[in-house]
Amino acid sequence: MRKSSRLILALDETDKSKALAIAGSVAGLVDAIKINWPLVLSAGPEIITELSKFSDVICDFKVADIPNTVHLIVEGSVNRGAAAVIVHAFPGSDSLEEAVKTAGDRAVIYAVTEMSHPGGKEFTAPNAEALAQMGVRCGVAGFIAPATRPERIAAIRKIIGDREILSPGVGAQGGSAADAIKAGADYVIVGRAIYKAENPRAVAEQICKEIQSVL
Ligand code: NUP
Repeated sequence: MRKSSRLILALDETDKSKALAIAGSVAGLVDAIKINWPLVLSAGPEIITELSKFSDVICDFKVADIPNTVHLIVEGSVNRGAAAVIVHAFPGSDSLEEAVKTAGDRAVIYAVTEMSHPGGKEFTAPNAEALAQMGVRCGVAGFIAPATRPERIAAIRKIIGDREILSPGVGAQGGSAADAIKAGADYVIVGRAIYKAENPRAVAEQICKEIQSVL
């Protein structure tokens, strides 16, 4: 994945034509577009291929399943053009290893350690370090760590060396892009603050400037 603006758009807009228009307006500015179930359920899985014409596409399917099902989901995503797939780390090493093996050299796997919302402190945060250690052993390319708690990004960074950190929770969830990058994130993931804005491109440019100011 390109590492230029370090901004990833979370395109959870469920109106397909609006989603494509927003993707077109920020193409070239964002390093990737992350999609999740809301857009796939409204626009169909073909949206992965359509968006891959604009940018690298990360399928944030938070896969949490037995290895065979993980294999089928990662394979289906990569075959449609995904450059990366996000899986949960908690199902364990056999599931993570299957994800990494299935992606091979066609795509990369990112694992969720600790989630950014308040509930993420209940079960994911107390286990995040152990999940990150397992992810490193299984060969994932990087981890999802919360911009809402930058000190937790720093804690995960200590464990994973130079593997990547993608950090959601900027804007609508209260986190700051600059703080996340300063804490050690490689990329920030921003959804509503961009796709719900009157001028998504202008907001994305502003966030890119904020990121550049702390690099
Ligand atoms: O811990 C996580 N928090 C989170 O918000 C892991 C995620 N993958 N996400 C996703 O990032 C979430 O599902 C959404 O697609 C995006 C954040 O969107 P927003 O809060 O910026 O609108």
